Amino acid sequence: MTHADLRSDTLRHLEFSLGKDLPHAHVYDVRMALSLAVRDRIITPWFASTRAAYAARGKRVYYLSMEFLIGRLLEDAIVNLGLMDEARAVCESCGFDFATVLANEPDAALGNGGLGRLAACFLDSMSTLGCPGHGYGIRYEHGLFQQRFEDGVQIEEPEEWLRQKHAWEFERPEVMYGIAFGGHVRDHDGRRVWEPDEQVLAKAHDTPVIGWRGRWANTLRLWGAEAVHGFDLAAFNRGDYMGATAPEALARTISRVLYPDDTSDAGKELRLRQEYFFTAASLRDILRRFCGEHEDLAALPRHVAIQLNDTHPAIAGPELIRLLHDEHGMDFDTAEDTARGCLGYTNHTLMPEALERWPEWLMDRVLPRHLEIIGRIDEGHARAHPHRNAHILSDGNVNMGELSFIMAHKVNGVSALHTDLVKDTVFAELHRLHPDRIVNQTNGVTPRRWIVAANPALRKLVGDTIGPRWVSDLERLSELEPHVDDAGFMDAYAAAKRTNKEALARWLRETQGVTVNPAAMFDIQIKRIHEYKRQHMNILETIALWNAIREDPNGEWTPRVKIFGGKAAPGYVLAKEIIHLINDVGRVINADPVTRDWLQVVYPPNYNVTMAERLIPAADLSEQISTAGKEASGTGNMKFAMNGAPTIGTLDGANVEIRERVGAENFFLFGMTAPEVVARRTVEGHAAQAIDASPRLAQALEQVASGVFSDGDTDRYRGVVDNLRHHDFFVVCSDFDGYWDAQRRVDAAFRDPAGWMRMAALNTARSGWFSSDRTIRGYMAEVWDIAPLIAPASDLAAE
Ligand code: F58
Repeated sequence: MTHADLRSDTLRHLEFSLGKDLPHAHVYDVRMALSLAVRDRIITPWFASTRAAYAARGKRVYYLSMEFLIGRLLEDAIVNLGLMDEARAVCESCGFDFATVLANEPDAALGNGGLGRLAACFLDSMSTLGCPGHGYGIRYEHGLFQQRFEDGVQIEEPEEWLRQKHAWEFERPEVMYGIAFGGHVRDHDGRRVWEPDEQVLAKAHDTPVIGWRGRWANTLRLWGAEAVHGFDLAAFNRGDYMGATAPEALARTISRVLYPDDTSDAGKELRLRQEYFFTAASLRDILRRFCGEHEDLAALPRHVAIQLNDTHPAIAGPELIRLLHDEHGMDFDTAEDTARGCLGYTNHTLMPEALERWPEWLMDRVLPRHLEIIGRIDEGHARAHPHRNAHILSDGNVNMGELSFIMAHKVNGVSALHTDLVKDTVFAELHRLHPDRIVNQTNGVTPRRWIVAANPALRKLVGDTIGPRWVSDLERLSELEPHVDDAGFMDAYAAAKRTNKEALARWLRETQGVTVNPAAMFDIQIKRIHEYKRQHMNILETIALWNAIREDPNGEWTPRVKIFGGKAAPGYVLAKEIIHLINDVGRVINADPVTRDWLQVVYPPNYNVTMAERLIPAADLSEQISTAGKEASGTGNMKFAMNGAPTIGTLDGANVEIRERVGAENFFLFGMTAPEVVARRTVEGHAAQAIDASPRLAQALEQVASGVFSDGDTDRYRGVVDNLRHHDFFVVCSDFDGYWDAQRRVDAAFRDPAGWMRMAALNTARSGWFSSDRTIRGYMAEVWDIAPLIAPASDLAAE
């Protein structure tokens, strides 16, 4: 493949697919034409992979997830196909800047945060490893809302990624299933028969997912909802034009929007319908494929591994039993065992409010037959394993966590600490009954997107130093370790970081109108806004630092830019107050001439995958400061570490394993451990005590309360302040001084540039274990029992 080939294919698509002549082409046209030309190059490996999977007659993996936070796809495909130089040359020869062409693609935000992004990294790794499989999800018309700030307040606007044609998907009108809802269950010849009263069509849309070097490609199949009878002609002829389109509009609501969270009651039923809609369509598709190749449904677990990404697709258990038992006539117990043999369940949270529970009356209304089946599973389980407290049905609710656990042959947590806590807390009783079921699979991230694409400066340095094989064998990053004593390498490492920081500074100037000093420490906290993630602790520390600098303007300070990014669920009032506070504090501090050279706060709106790709390579310090025991794993923490940003953090989630691997001396630890947090909460008045003991914290809180950052408005932050003073479930106050001290250790370390860079480089060299390739290998061996269909990349000759 030469540049000339890619160019002529791009021009051909420009002309014949886009109907444009180069002199009249907009950046959109060139981006689409290039995407189509690149997509053409995925087709052959995609077909070859599909054929190989059929020929093997083996097992396939089906990853069921409500969310796939895939971001932009063009650069990813170009990177994986090794077409970077060619694609750049094509754009330039057409008179377009490559980065501008890449930036024209909408960021596909079909997810909220970590869970959705993990699913996207897993797709990349499954294709890279040649693990045959499909991702199954929903083709939301509107992805995660767009965030903007109005006077510092988060405003949500609808996201419109499908306004333009989606370059990567293939619509499959021939793959369409009717998905039923509601109605009744009747006895018919001794059998229970579901007579639903509604139906919606699920239509498939396929996006190929190409792995590293184009050696394998899997499919992401997303379902869109359509009405069975789209248009009511009789209503139209009566002049009822709105009524005529109502059936279509109603059906389409199912795949209309991604839920930003389920904090509000409104729309809960729609969420349940979404979950059933995509799960049922996926299972029908899986069985269709299976029945095309095999006869005996009892063999299903030998050929089908279905992974439930959290409880959102948990209805897969009862639905699979319904299909096998009600529709294919398998006896109930065999159907249940068969379904269990296929299913694995990943837990991503211990937060009680995030564990899904559906009122029985709602389940009965939407999925009456499933409620019966769930009842039977629950009874059977209680009979076989007498217990006190592990029911699926309790207090009028269907507990989706218990259902997932009981219906899965393996249940996994997403970091070592989280898995231990899953065993000890949420599923303690079920773990006692099924001691071999829970396994750990610590999360990982794909180095193709998070180093090769996002950090070209580091990619080049690593490649020049240890050759190309690290990209598919990330533990080879350890070969960098001896080079941290080599001044030439360390100068180049520092230069790469500096290049990224300058690029970020440029972007901040151009898009936010903020000028930052690239020599300052870039201290970054990017993630969803949540009390347990403690962005408010970070901003309180910022206020305390501001006070300290003002008291001693000639002291020995370390220049810092505190960068925040993240969205709050629209219904989460306190999280939105925290956003407002960060913006208000930024406004006041950034205007202070005394501290301006030392401290700045920047909060670019609408944090998404694309922004993460820009921020992470430019980071000096990674903020991972959640209350211990609350962050299941974190994956941003891994991206920062591999891009050479040491962590300031608690012993929470995968931070624990990051610290073990990069070395305690290259990690700024503070805060209580998970058991200490639990103990601390039992101390009456723990927050007030901590505030009394910390004049810095007391002052910062008082400034917030008295309106220093809100033009004298003493009401604006009452929610945050009262919560911290009187309740403080997430022990911000008790951890504050430890955090402050750790930040001062960070300051001191940063004042020694060579020492700091060494620490950063060791973070890169020692974070190879956090590749999602390692995670997927773990799932393949311990959960899915499946072998790859291509040779390991480590067996290939290096180029
Ligand atoms: C995240 N969960 C965990 N949930 O918080 C994080 O620690 C972990 O690294 C990540 O999963 C991957 O394992 C998460 O992102 C959600 O976004 C939910 C989606 C559905 C609504 C409620 C939030």
